[in-house]
Order: sequence, then structure tokens, then C-alpha cells
Amino acid sequence: MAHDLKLYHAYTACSRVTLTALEQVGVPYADHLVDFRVGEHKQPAYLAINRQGKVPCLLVDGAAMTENVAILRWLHATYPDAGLFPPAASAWDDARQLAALVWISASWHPTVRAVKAPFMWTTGDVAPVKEKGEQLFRPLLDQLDAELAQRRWWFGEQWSIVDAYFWWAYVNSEFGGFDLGGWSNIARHRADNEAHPALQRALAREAAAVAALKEAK
Ligand SMILES: N[C@@H](CCC(=O)N[C@@H](CS)C(=O)NCC(=O)O)C(=O)O
Repeated sequence: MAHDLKLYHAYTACSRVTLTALEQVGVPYADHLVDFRVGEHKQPAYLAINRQGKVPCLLVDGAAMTENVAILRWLHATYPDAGLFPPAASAWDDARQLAALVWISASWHPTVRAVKAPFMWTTGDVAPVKEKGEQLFRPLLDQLDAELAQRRWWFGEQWSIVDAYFWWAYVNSEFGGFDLGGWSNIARHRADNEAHPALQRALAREAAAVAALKEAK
């Protein structure tokens, strides 16, 4: 059954991962760039769509699905041949895929926020929040860099949407001024991701939405 899909996303936000997943799936979808700069995500019109006031939000036949993890698993269940995840031979493999997503979403994303947008974690001085975020970040990158010395992608030889999620996390830390220079396997993983067609199409789609928004203003 074909679904009517519309993604609400924002510039550089974690909705890039969902955008990449939709591009990998390859079905038609509409999109709306939520303008964070003017606080559109906290205005009544958007809150009526997603009361959490966050992106991503995917409308599926008019019903809203939020949370990257849920959206990505729904897309995978609905389009199993799209290659969003490697085939899971057992319930164990399936749970491991979920664990990777949940770890990035629940554990790593808040750390990215401390590095990139520390003002969201404090009403006071942002410097200690950023410093703590960077302290938490370094050992994570050490560990992931060592793992990427053993395998090309998160799950082995096959790209998955977890790689795009992981890419989003470290690239966003760089937007926050974090220097990614010391991790050569992460640099290689980054270059491989940035050459991946679905990620390239997602970034082009996001850039087109940004250009259209500027044009409209
Ligand atoms: N756990 C959520 C996190 C969503 C989230 O925090 N999105 C950010 C952009 S990366 C957002 O909308 N921030 C706006 C805000 O929190 O006000 C998910 O993975 O979908």
C-alpha cells in the first residue's frame, strides 16, 4: 500500500537522518522546513502537528509519527528491501539494531546538544556545559574510532541508516566548534558517508528547502 508521507524537518537538525532514510527508501514524499530561527517549532500551527515542538515529525496518511528511532523502524518495517538496516537473522540481531539507534538518540544526542547548543542545558554560563559535553565526547569518539578500524560501517560491510545517524552526531559537534581532527577512522567514515547517494540527496533536498524558504521571505 502506498502511503502519503510528509516530513517536517529543520536545517542541520537530527531530521537529516529521517530525510536520508526517506531518500534511501526512494518513495515520493512532501517536506516542510520548520524555521527554527523564528521559533516556528513552538508556534501553535506546528504544535498542533507535533505537540513536542521538535523535529523530525513524519506525517503518514495524515497521522504524526515522532522520534527518529520510531520513524526509522517504521520505515524499515514498511520498506524492508530499502537497505535501511542489514538483514536481521534473529530477534537478537533485530534488538541490536534497535540498541544502536536508541543509544545514539538517548545517550549521544544529549551530549551533542551540550557541545553544539549548550544554552539548552543551562540558564547560566554555557562554558562549563560545553566543556563537560566535550569531555564526554572524546572517549566516545576514541571507542568508535577503534571500532571503525575493524569494520567499514557500524554493522560491518553494509551501510545502514545508523551510519547516517552516527555521522549526524559527530558532524553536529563540529558545528559547535569541536575539533574532529584526532580520529582518522571517523574521518574515513565521514568521507564514505558524504559520498553515499542517499545522504547526498538528503542534503540537496534540505538545501533546496532552505533556498525556497529564503526566497519566500
Ligand atoms: N529524541 C528525538 C529528539 C528530537 C530533537 O531534539 N530534535 C531537535 C533537533 S536535532 C529539536 O527539534 N530541537 C528543538 C527543541 O528542542 O526545541 C528524536 O530522536 O527524534
